[in-house]
Amino acid sequence: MSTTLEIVGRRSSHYTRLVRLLAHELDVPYALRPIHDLLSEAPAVYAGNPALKLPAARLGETTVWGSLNACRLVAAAANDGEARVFWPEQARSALLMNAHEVLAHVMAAQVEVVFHEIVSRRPQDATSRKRRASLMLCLAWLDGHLYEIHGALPADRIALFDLGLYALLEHLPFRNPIDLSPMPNLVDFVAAFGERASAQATLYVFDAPPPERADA
Ligand SMILES: N[C@@H](CCC(=O)N[C@@H](CS)C(=O)NCC(=O)O)C(=O)O
Repeated sequence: MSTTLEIVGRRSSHYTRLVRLLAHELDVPYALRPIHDLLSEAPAVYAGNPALKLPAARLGETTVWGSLNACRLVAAAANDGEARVFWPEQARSALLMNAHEVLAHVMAAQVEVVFHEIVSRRPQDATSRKRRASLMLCLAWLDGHLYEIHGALPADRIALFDLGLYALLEHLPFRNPIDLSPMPNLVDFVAAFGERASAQATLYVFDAPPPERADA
Protein backbone atom coordinates (compact mmCIF):
# COMPACT_ATOMS: atom_id res chain seq x y z
CA MET A 1 0.00 0.00 0.00
CA SER A 2 1.36 3.44 -0.95
CA THR A 3 2.48 5.78 1.82
CA THR A 4 2.66 8.63 -0.66
CA LEU A 5 -0.32 10.92 -0.88
CA GLU A 6 -2.11 10.39 -4.15
CA ILE A 7 -4.23 13.03 -5.81
CA VAL A 8 -6.65 11.44 -8.23
CA GLY A 9 -7.73 14.05 -10.75
CA ARG A 10 -6.74 15.96 -13.83
CA ARG A 11 -4.11 18.61 -14.29
CA SER A 12 -6.65 20.46 -16.44
CA SER A 13 -9.19 20.69 -13.60
CA HIS A 14 -9.50 23.75 -11.36
CA TYR A 15 -10.72 21.61 -8.44
CA THR A 16 -7.68 19.36 -8.81
CA ARG A 17 -5.49 22.44 -8.99
CA LEU A 18 -6.83 23.75 -5.71
CA VAL A 19 -5.67 20.54 -4.03
CA ARG A 20 -2.31 20.54 -5.79
CA LEU A 21 -1.74 24.20 -4.88
CA LEU A 22 -2.27 23.38 -1.23
CA ALA A 23 0.11 20.41 -1.41
CA HIS A 24 2.80 22.68 -2.82
CA GLU A 25 2.10 25.45 -0.32
CA LEU A 26 2.42 22.94 2.53
CA ASP A 27 5.36 21.09 0.97
CA VAL A 28 3.49 17.80 0.91
CA PRO A 29 4.85 15.40 -1.74
CA TYR A 30 2.20 13.69 -3.82
CA ALA A 31 1.68 11.58 -6.90
CA LEU A 32 -0.95 12.66 -9.40
CA ARG A 33 -3.10 9.79 -10.65
CA PRO A 34 -4.76 11.15 -13.77
CA ILE A 35 -8.34 10.37 -14.72
CA HIS A 36 -8.49 10.21 -18.48
CA ASP A 37 -12.13 9.42 -19.19
CA LEU A 38 -14.27 12.18 -17.75
CA LEU A 39 -17.39 10.56 -19.20
CA SER A 40 -16.82 7.20 -17.53
CA GLU A 41 -19.74 5.93 -15.45
CA ALA A 42 -17.57 3.62 -13.35
CA PRO A 43 -17.01 4.90 -9.80
CA ALA A 44 -13.68 3.00 -9.74
CA VAL A 45 -12.34 5.50 -12.27
CA TYR A 46 -13.02 8.27 -9.73
CA ALA A 47 -11.36 6.49 -6.79
CA GLY A 48 -14.75 5.00 -5.89
CA ASN A 49 -16.70 8.26 -5.83
CA PRO A 50 -20.33 7.38 -6.70
CA ALA A 51 -20.89 11.00 -7.75
CA LEU A 52 -18.50 10.31 -10.69
CA LYS A 53 -16.65 13.51 -9.88
CA LEU A 54 -13.02 14.38 -9.38
CA PRO A 55 -10.74 15.02 -7.59
CA ALA A 56 -10.13 12.51 -4.79
CA ALA A 57 -7.15 11.93 -2.54
CA ARG A 58 -5.74 8.74 -1.11
CA LEU A 59 -3.31 8.10 1.71
CA GLY A 60 -2.75 4.53 2.86
CA GLU A 61 -6.19 3.03 3.39
CA THR A 62 -7.96 6.39 3.44
CA THR A 63 -9.66 7.75 0.36
CA VAL A 64 -11.65 10.97 0.37
CA TRP A 65 -13.74 12.51 -2.38
CA GLY A 66 -14.09 16.15 -3.33
CA SER A 67 -11.56 18.97 -3.35
CA LEU A 68 -12.23 20.20 0.18
CA ASN A 69 -11.84 16.75 1.70
CA ALA A 70 -8.75 16.18 -0.43
CA CYS A 71 -7.34 19.44 0.97
CA ARG A 72 -7.98 18.11 4.48
CA LEU A 73 -6.01 14.97 3.71
CA VAL A 74 -3.18 17.08 2.30
CA ALA A 75 -3.17 19.25 5.43
CA ALA A 76 -3.18 16.16 7.67
CA ALA A 77 -0.03 14.99 5.89
CA ALA A 78 1.82 18.25 6.64
CA ASN A 79 3.42 19.46 9.83
CA ASP A 80 0.80 21.51 11.60
CA GLY A 81 -1.06 21.61 8.28
CA GLU A 82 -4.59 22.00 9.67
CA ALA A 83 -3.62 25.09 11.66
CA ARG A 84 -1.70 26.72 8.83
CA VAL A 85 -4.76 26.84 6.61
CA PHE A 86 -7.77 29.14 6.82
CA TRP A 87 -10.73 26.88 6.03
CA PRO A 88 -14.06 28.04 4.56
CA GLU A 89 -15.99 27.00 7.68
CA GLN A 90 -13.78 29.26 9.81
CA ALA A 91 -15.32 32.31 8.15
CA ARG A 92 -17.35 34.23 10.74
CA SER A 93 -18.23 37.56 9.14
CA ALA A 94 -21.01 37.79 6.56
CA LEU A 95 -18.44 39.09 4.07
CA LEU A 96 -16.13 36.09 4.41
CA MET A 97 -18.99 33.60 4.51
CA ASN A 98 -20.47 35.12 1.35
CA ALA A 99 -17.05 35.24 -0.31
CA HIS A 100 -16.64 31.48 0.16
CA GLU A 101 -20.20 30.86 -1.02
CA VAL A 102 -19.68 32.94 -4.16
CA LEU A 103 -16.37 31.24 -4.89
CA ALA A 104 -17.92 27.78 -4.42
CA HIS A 105 -20.71 28.74 -6.81
CA VAL A 106 -18.45 30.20 -9.46
CA MET A 107 -16.18 27.14 -9.42
CA ALA A 108 -19.20 24.87 -9.95
CA ALA A 109 -20.67 27.20 -12.60
CA GLN A 110 -17.39 27.07 -14.52
CA VAL A 111 -17.67 23.25 -14.73
CA GLU A 112 -21.26 23.50 -15.96
CA VAL A 113 -20.50 26.22 -18.51
CA VAL A 114 -17.49 24.34 -19.88
CA PHE A 115 -19.44 21.07 -20.07
CA HIS A 116 -22.48 22.63 -21.71
CA GLU A 117 -20.91 25.11 -24.08
CA ILE A 118 -17.45 23.76 -24.82
CA VAL A 119 -17.34 19.98 -24.23
CA SER A 120 -20.90 19.12 -25.35
CA ARG A 121 -21.23 22.13 -27.70
CA ARG A 122 -24.89 22.37 -26.81
CA PRO A 123 -26.80 25.45 -27.91
CA GLN A 124 -27.51 28.03 -25.25
CA ASP A 125 -30.82 27.77 -23.44
CA ALA A 126 -32.41 29.70 -20.59
CA THR A 127 -30.63 27.58 -17.97
CA SER A 128 -27.19 27.91 -19.53
CA ARG A 129 -27.68 31.64 -20.06
CA LYS A 130 -28.58 32.06 -16.40
CA ARG A 131 -25.55 29.99 -15.35
CA ARG A 132 -23.20 32.12 -17.42
CA ALA A 133 -24.88 35.28 -16.12
CA SER A 134 -24.34 34.10 -12.54
CA LEU A 135 -20.72 33.31 -13.32
CA MET A 136 -20.17 36.86 -14.60
CA LEU A 137 -22.04 38.39 -11.64
CA CYS A 138 -19.93 36.36 -9.18
CA LEU A 139 -16.70 37.46 -10.85
CA ALA A 140 -17.82 41.09 -10.67
CA TRP A 141 -18.79 40.67 -7.01
CA LEU A 142 -15.43 39.10 -6.17
CA ASP A 143 -13.65 41.91 -8.00
CA GLY A 144 -15.63 44.55 -6.14
CA HIS A 145 -15.03 42.99 -2.71
CA LEU A 146 -11.55 41.53 -3.08
CA TYR A 147 -9.77 44.27 -1.19
CA GLU A 148 -12.14 43.96 1.75
CA ILE A 149 -12.00 40.14 1.68
CA HIS A 150 -8.22 40.18 1.82
CA GLY A 151 -8.38 42.62 4.71
CA ALA A 152 -10.56 40.14 6.61
CA LEU A 153 -8.57 36.96 5.87
CA PRO A 154 -5.82 36.21 8.40
CA ALA A 155 -2.53 37.18 6.75
CA ASP A 156 -0.56 34.47 8.55
CA ARG A 157 -2.59 31.55 7.17
CA ILE A 158 -2.88 29.93 3.76
CA ALA A 159 -6.36 30.96 2.68
CA LEU A 160 -8.10 28.21 0.78
CA PHE A 161 -10.16 31.04 -0.67
CA ASP A 162 -7.08 32.43 -2.45
CA LEU A 163 -6.03 29.04 -3.80
CA GLY A 164 -9.51 28.38 -5.16
CA LEU A 165 -9.85 31.87 -6.60
CA TYR A 166 -6.51 31.58 -8.35
CA ALA A 167 -7.33 28.10 -9.69
CA LEU A 168 -10.65 29.42 -11.02
CA LEU A 169 -9.30 32.62 -12.57
CA GLU A 170 -6.47 30.80 -14.32
CA HIS A 171 -8.94 28.22 -15.60
CA LEU A 172 -10.86 30.92 -17.49
CA PRO A 173 -8.25 31.56 -20.19
CA PHE A 174 -7.55 27.83 -20.32
CA ARG A 175 -11.14 26.61 -20.91
CA ASN A 176 -13.58 29.49 -21.05
CA PRO A 177 -11.95 32.78 -22.10
CA ILE A 178 -13.56 35.82 -20.48
CA ASP A 179 -12.35 39.41 -20.73
CA LEU A 180 -11.30 40.23 -17.17
CA SER A 181 -10.00 43.70 -18.00
CA PRO A 182 -13.07 45.38 -16.40
CA MET A 183 -12.12 43.56 -13.18
CA PRO A 184 -8.71 45.00 -12.31
CA ASN A 185 -8.58 43.60 -8.78
CA LEU A 186 -8.93 40.05 -10.09
CA VAL A 187 -6.31 40.73 -12.77
CA ASP A 188 -3.85 42.08 -10.17
CA PHE A 189 -4.53 39.14 -7.87
CA VAL A 190 -3.77 36.60 -10.63
CA ALA A 191 -0.54 38.40 -11.50
CA ALA A 192 0.64 38.48 -7.87
CA PHE A 193 -0.37 34.93 -6.99
CA GLY A 194 1.13 33.68 -10.25
CA GLU A 195 4.58 34.55 -8.87
CA ARG A 196 4.24 31.84 -6.24
CA ALA A 197 6.17 28.59 -6.68
CA SER A 198 2.95 26.64 -6.06
CA ALA A 199 1.26 28.40 -8.99
CA GLN A 200 4.18 27.80 -11.30
CA ALA A 201 4.42 24.12 -10.37
CA THR A 202 0.77 23.40 -11.18
CA LEU A 203 0.17 24.95 -14.61
CA TYR A 204 -2.89 23.75 -16.47
CA VAL A 205 -2.23 21.08 -19.04
CA PHE A 206 -4.25 18.22 -20.48
CA ASP A 207 -3.01 14.86 -19.24
CA ALA A 208 -1.97 12.77 -22.22
CA PRO A 209 -4.13 9.65 -22.59
CA PRO A 210 -2.35 6.37 -21.90
CA PRO A 211 -0.81 4.76 -24.99
CA GLU A 212 -3.03 2.15 -26.67
CA ARG A 213 -2.08 -1.36 -25.66
CA ALA A 214 -0.84 -3.42 -28.61
CA ASP A 215 -2.87 -6.42 -27.40
CA ALA A 216 -6.05 -4.43 -26.67
N1 LIG B 1 -17.72 19.39 -5.17
C1 LIG B 1 -16.72 18.79 -5.99
C2 LIG B 1 -16.93 19.23 -7.44
C3 LIG B 1 -15.93 18.60 -8.38
C4 LIG B 1 -16.23 18.77 -9.84
O1 LIG B 1 -17.25 19.35 -10.28
N2 LIG B 1 -15.30 18.25 -10.63
C5 LIG B 1 -15.43 18.26 -12.07
C6 LIG B 1 -14.06 18.38 -12.74
S1 LIG B 1 -13.22 19.90 -12.43
C7 LIG B 1 -15.99 16.95 -12.54
O2 LIG B 1 -15.76 15.92 -11.92
N3 LIG B 1 -16.71 16.97 -13.64
C8 LIG B 1 -17.24 15.77 -14.22
C9 LIG B 1 -18.73 15.77 -14.24
O3 LIG B 1 -19.32 16.70 -13.67
O4 LIG B 1 -19.28 14.85 -14.78
C10 LIG B 1 -15.33 19.16 -5.46
O5 LIG B 1 -15.22 20.14 -4.71
O6 LIG B 1 -14.36 18.46 -5.76
